[in-house]
Amino acid sequence: MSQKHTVTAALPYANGPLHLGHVAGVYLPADIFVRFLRLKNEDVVFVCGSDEHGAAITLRAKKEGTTPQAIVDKYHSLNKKAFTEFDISFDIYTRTSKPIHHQTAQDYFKVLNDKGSFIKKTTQQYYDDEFKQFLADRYITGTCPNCQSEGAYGDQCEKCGSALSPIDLINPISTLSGKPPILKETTHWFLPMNKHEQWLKTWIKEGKLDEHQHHNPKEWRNQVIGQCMSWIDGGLQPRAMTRDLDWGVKVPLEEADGKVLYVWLDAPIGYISATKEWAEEAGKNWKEYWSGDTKLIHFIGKDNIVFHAIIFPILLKEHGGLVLPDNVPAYEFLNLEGDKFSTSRNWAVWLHEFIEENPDKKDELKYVLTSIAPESKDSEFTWKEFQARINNELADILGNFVNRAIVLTNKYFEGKVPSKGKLTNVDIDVLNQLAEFPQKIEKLIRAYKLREAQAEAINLARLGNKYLAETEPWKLAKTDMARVETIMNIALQITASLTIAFQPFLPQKAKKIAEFLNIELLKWNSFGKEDLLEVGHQLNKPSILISKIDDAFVEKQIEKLEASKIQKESTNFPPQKPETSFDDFMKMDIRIGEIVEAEKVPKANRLLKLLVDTGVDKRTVVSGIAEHYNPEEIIGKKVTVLMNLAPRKIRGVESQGMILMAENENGELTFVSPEKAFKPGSEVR
Ligand code: B3M
Ligand code: ZN
Repeated sequence: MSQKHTVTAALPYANGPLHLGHVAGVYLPADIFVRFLRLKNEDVVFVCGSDEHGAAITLRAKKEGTTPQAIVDKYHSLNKKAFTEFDISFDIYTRTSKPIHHQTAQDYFKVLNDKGSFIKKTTQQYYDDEFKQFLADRYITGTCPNCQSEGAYGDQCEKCGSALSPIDLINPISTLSGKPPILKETTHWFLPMNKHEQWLKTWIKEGKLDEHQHHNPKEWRNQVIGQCMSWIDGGLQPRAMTRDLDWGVKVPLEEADGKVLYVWLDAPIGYISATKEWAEEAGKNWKEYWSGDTKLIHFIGKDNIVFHAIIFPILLKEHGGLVLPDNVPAYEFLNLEGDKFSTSRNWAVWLHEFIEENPDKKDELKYVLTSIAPESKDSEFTWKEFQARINNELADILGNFVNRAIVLTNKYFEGKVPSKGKLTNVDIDVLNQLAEFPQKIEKLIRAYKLREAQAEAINLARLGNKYLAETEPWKLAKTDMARVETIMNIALQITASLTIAFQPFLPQKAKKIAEFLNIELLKWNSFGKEDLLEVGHQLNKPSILISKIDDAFVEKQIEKLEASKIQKESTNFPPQKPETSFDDFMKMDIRIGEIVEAEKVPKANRLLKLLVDTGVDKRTVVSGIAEHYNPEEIIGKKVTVLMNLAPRKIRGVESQGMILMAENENGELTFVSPEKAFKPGSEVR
């Protein structure tokens, strides 16, 4: 069986649009790598798709006041379309909600379960008693035990960056009910990662697993090896591979009713399901792309290293008969104009928006993103640099050379490729240099150094420019036409090689240059040759290859960014809730009441116990307003009371109703009070 490559790009969560950070650090490099392999005639499959499970999705649905299904449908089609339009050349872009994926993931789980790869354990986990639901890590917030800041999540504090477990949080609160969760017993299937430390160490550091499985650890990025080692040296812990949730792939065991697979178990298996789906369509055997001599390569962001270089390899090895990754080229983060990309703050350049507004600048964007790709450290995108890179490099070097080579040939030889005469030292030198480019670029691409590889492609155009500047054919045209013929022949052969050099990076521009030259796109084995264009071959008239970016464009983009940020700040309120019926609304009995007594609830910072005159009775209501009002200052206040809310016990006190409050964008609360002195009991409708 011939050597194969299976290249994966992280499955983006279908919970939001893609921004330039995602593109620069995963999808574009993966696409360049794959396009290169295809140019080499290698057998490669490039798979990706939407990750549609996990709390990332259900939380987003809650935030937008809609269902998880509506969320994944919306963002799957948005992102799929953006990838297509940006010309990311996946062989398949699927989604994890497909039946073939559910089936594949369940079968995989069963194989491992039958082999005894999991440990079944009953533990105490947080549960929201009001919503009757166990809480995923992201559904619990509280005070960070490390930096004491509020609003840390059950899996991580975003202020200080420390990884947490829900149990660590001080004063945990369920984001569903806003109340402290309770601990409740539940059973889950754990992957005992601790048992795998030994072989993982040897495999990652030395690249050896057995006679079939090896890679060259020198090819792995330092950051990837470093992160893995610090995880392993810190001691791997058993990790639950199942969750109590109703959104995801059902655990295929009768005893596991109401449980789904952990999203980080099902998502990487998504790479296998995607390969299966593609193979069925393409008439191939998926297994050949996951076994034998295949090189499996995962393009990911650095926050996904542990899942691809530790957890998934454990799962692959436990399954058996499948290859482990040959490399996990992980990217650092891209920043934007001096700040982190942030969806919640709307500080982003969205891929679909860029494409819509600049359909003629896709390759220009690719060029800039590869030039600044965060391969070894975080890097930054600015619109100023976008302009400078396109104007000073792409237009002035590549655009200028291609244009000169073709325009001069049209001018002197009616667009026909002239013949090469006797070569001078300058000619021989430039042809020798040309011949070295294919190897140089190939070596860099295979080492995942795509920034440098693209810079070398530009260097080839630079070489062409230098050659024309030195030989000055426009001067010789008056005296030595034979010499001009040779020079233009060589300049055109370099141009032909440029169509190959740029195919992985800027496929549209490569195609355009090939159109100017009136040739088909060539494969990598033609690259660097000095006779790609036959003498007498007729060229086409060129058009503009690269348009320059003016200052007005840059200013407009920066203004747009600033404006979206300001708009976001002024509308930082939860989105509108789904429609409700008039009848449902009329079921609520809401009235004006008057607070007659108020006191703190012992040992509860946020709660006040109120006695409220409702016009029909005096009743006790517990209200979470202690951080906003002192008991003394609210006696006699007219407020709005929801009367027929089912009574609830809060910290041992029965609350018979709810005081309605308004909340502003900073989380401050205020009573909703009648503007005229209406009596308690007056109805609110
Ligand atoms: N959806 C996380 C992310 O988008 C996750 C990747 C899955 S790859 C199998 O960062
Ligand atoms: Zn913290």
